Amino acid sequence: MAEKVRKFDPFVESSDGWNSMMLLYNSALKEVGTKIDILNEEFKHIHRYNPIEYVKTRIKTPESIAKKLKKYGYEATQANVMEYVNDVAGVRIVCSFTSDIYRMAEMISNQNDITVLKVKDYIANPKESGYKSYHMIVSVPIFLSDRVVDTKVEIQIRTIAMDFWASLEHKIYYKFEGDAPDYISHDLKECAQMVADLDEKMLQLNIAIQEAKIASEKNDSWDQIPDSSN
Ligand code: 0O2
Repeated sequence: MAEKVRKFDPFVESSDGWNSMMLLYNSALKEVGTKIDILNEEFKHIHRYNPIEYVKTRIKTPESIAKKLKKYGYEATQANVMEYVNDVAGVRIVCSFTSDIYRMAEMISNQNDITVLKVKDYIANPKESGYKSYHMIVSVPIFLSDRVVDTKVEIQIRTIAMDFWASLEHKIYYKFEGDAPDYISHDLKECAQMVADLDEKMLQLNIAIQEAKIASEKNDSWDQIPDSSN
């Protein structure tokens, strides 16, 4: 029977090998996704608010993987994908506040079976364009029937405001093929500053809300009620 052919196939090897590789990346996404869910629930339980607004996962397309390998100067082989492409499996965690980003990153790094291979802190060091996000390349063990394969996942953590900015910038980048007119790049940079200011303001407001909550809970406690027997 003829082998099922994928729509686009820049990779010369068998589709069986390709499917096995994708099984690993899909499993890694599930593993990391579950970990994030658990951490989010625990955080909600302890701090009484939900640090994660939403989580998105994606598997890079074969076209995009091949493009990245070409950019790095490697042949489009499955071995090169595993070795050199860090973001075949991607998880984006969108948080409410900047402080949650670092807390999430720390909680993820503290998981025993996760190895952090690389960190890029584009929040502390934004890109020239104004791009902000916290990136981690981690590896997670995938337990197959006969072996364990450490598989890479890229985790991007950012606030809703940073995500809004990045998604617009991404559209502009593609629209102008990386060569946007100066006034657009300039306006985008200005928006990046507004995003940073908004994030800071929202963080301060949240701190004030949390403090007010704690104060009102203290006032409601039994310790605060004067002893009527005296
Ligand atoms: P796509 O289509 O989103 O997947 P590395 O090999 O990891 O060192 P890489 O992949 O360039 O090199 O790492 P980096 O800088 O951490 O970027 C990884 C991803 O972050 C990109 O993936 C984008 O998703 C996002 N990103 C990075 N820089 C920018 C930026 O300036 N603007 C926006 N909107 N997103 C950015 P891809 O593969 O480029 O694209």
